[in-house]
Amino acid sequence: QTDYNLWLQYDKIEDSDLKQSYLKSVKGIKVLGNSKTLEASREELSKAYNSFFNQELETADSGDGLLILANIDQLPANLSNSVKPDLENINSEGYIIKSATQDGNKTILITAKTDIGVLYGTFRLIKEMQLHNDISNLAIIDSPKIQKRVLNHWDNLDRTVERGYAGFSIWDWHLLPDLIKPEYTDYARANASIGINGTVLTNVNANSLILTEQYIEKVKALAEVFRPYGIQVYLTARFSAPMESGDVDTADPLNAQVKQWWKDKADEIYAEIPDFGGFLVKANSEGQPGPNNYDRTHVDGANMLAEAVAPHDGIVMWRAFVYSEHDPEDRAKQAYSEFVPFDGQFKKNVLVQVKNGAIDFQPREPFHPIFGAMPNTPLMMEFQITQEYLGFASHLVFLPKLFEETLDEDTYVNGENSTVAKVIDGSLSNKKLTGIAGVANIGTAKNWTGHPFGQSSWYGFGRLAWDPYLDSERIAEEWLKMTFTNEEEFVDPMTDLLIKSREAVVKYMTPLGLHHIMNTNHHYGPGPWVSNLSRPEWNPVYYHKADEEGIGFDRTISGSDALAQYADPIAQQYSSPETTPEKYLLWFHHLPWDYQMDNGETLWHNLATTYQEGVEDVEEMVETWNNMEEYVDEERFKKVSMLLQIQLKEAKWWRNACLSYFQQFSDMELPESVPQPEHDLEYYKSLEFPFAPGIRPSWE
Ligand code: BDP
Repeated sequence: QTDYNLWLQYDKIEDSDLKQSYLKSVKGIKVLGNSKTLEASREELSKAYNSFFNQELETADSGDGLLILANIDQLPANLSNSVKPDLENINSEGYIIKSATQDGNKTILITAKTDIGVLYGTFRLIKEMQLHNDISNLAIIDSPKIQKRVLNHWDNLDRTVERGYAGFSIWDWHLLPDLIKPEYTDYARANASIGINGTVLTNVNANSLILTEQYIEKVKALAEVFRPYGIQVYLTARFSAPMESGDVDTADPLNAQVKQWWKDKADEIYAEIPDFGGFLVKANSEGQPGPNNYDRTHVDGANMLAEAVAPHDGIVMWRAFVYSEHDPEDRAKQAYSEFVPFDGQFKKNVLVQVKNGAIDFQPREPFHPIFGAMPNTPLMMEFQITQEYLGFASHLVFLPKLFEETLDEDTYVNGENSTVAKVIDGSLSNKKLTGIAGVANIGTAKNWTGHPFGQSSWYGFGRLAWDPYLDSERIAEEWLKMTFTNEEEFVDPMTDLLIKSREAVVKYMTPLGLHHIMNTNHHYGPGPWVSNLSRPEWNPVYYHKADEEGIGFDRTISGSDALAQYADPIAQQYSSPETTPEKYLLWFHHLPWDYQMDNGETLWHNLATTYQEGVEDVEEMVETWNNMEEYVDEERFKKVSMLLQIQLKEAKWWRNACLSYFQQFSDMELPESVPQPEHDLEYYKSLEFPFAPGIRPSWE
């Protein structure tokens, strides 16, 4: 095993009964039709077969144990008739896997409406074997529920990665298009295996060079590697690109020359990359140029670009991550205030891409109030797989648990059970165009993600993008089996560890609804004291508002009233601290230190004990992992052991620093169960990390 192989380890099947039954079910392969995608399917199966059984998968034409791979159009009538009713139940990327008996011979058929569907079905059959499931009588039908399942790489052209903690960018721009690395194919295989069908290659803080002829050639080379795997390439469009090109002296979206420039640019790209996906745009956000620079709106900007790509079936993913320095009241309200009035005004090939929460990828945030509030606009979910605010690639945090929490939340906009998942998959208001994005945690690290367990969040993102109703526990379990071993003694305790890891990070960083108290621009470690950044809403003190009176952000009617952006019964239920879930308490309320919590203790007491619980959770993770030595190769075992020690040290650091800081206001003793911090507050404040990874150099 090597962790370069991710969840596609294809471990040898040792159990001889299982091996015999698999070898009986699959003796030979027959691929009908001809395409690079079908070729990739066959290759993947051969690779897996070889690795499972140390045996070649032979091509065959008939006989017992035949595995048939074909797009429905290539199937002979008797076979296509046998799956006709199932065909109605899959979409263009879905697949059917069916066991059948013909003339006394048992066969397995993998078919779909497209070759890509066949590839997805192939990965599914392989997975069934990775999970040691019975394949002697298969009847599997599956289709993705969301259309655009996309990774967002915040990769710069100089190969640094904004908020990237796994080395440099895997895109070797300098040597492209001539050097095609094997990693590009393995990246595509891994993504196709979980159904990801798009990748935005470049940072949202965009560089217009990517749109020049020289770079389009390079992008084309990547697109060609990805195409057989069903992965479309997208780019970020810097709004001022027409000016930077030197061709036009404005980027005003209503200017005829500007419109023409983008049309020509789209034509130029599509001439090289006919299946180019479209553009992702960060406009008028954190210093990026945009339509507001010309007194135009986000609608003007997005629609202008949408028109340019529409003739080629391209889309525009227009981000709603905006907040202005001129509105000091509450950053959490701004995206909603700015975007909701535009509902229904975007062209039909525009998706508005919204982060899961209204602030910024915190360990926990309530769902973004835009979800549900723009019924006439396709909304795309943006999750962050890279752990910008969750301990970088040094902390073990299984993020699908966080993603699931957001997807499952009820917006109540159309009554009960109007979940965020239903907004995203379009079912709540009958949307055709649907999408979900994950900010990638991938880099040049030998194992792709730095932390070996970072792979699980990439995997789980893909699984939830395919089906946003999946249970994260199931995802954890299958990832562990495919990546490490099927041994129950490993899988059970480790599933438990993964599932609890998300709550642990919330407890030791931002318990009870606290948020954005990470240190300055790198967001590494605690910094609740920071108050000197140029924009008020970049400072932790803006978010926790701790003083002698209490702590928390009042977002009720007596405060910023951000709560009014949610539908009832949420707006009503959360208006009082007594009926607000404790996990969101300080997100919505500013409360005195001696406020009485549900368990009868004071707020200060619970804040302190929750920090301590977070530390204890990590201690438990260390202990669980220590028992796993016999199931894991030495390299990964040691690496994870050391990383967990770092996580434990840093969990204590978070607890100590935050409690020392807040204690000066609460002026209350720490509960007995919580150890006294080892250092004084000045020490924690003095720690500096000038070379923390992942920062944008020009951040301030
Ligand atoms: C923030 C990051 C910043 C990104 C920005 C964004 O700190 O690096 O550019 O989000 O999403 O979380 O645009």
